[in-house]
Amino acid sequence: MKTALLIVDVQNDFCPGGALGVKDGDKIVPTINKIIKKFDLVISSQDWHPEDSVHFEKWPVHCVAGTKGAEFHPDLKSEKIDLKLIKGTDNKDDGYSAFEATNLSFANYLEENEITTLYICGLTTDYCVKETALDAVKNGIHTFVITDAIAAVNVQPCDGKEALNEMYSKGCILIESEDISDVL
Ligand code: VGL
Ligand code: ZN
Repeated sequence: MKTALLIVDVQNDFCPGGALGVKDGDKIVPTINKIIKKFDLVISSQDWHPEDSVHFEKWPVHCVAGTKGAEFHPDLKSEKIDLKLIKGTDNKDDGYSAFEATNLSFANYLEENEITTLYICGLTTDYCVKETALDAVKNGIHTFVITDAIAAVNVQPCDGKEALNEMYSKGCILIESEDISDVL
């Protein structure tokens, strides 16, 4: 039984100044950098869209594969990442969940590596963090969401809060970064 940290979409385009910049999206980076060393295994996801994605009928063009906007926030300790997932790579789907990664089957990876617990942080609370956390629960993963290491798009002002309620009600455990124990 192993535990991993999953860093969802901490990419330039979701940070202030980016194409789909989220309020305080960059403020979570120091918090993530602080907890990263508690984990033996660190996994990231990146939104990685083709230019002609149907996704851009709903959203401003963001995180186009290979662009600066799709890169990790420059302060994120990305050298600590053991596995990088990309998602949203098809032009016909949104690819919100890390379980929709296209470079490998994340569900198979977790099973093969006996990872039974995930701590999830990153961007955005109301889309990719939420969809990933709910899929993790569906896959039988013990799922923690780090509440001070996420930020919401808030298309509607309460979307982030409602997303947290939904994650909690569907079995995710909400935790603050300082309450994560040292030996995982
Ligand atoms: C995301 C909106 C559009 C996310 C991705 O990473 O949460 N949100 N694409
Ligand atoms: Zn996207």
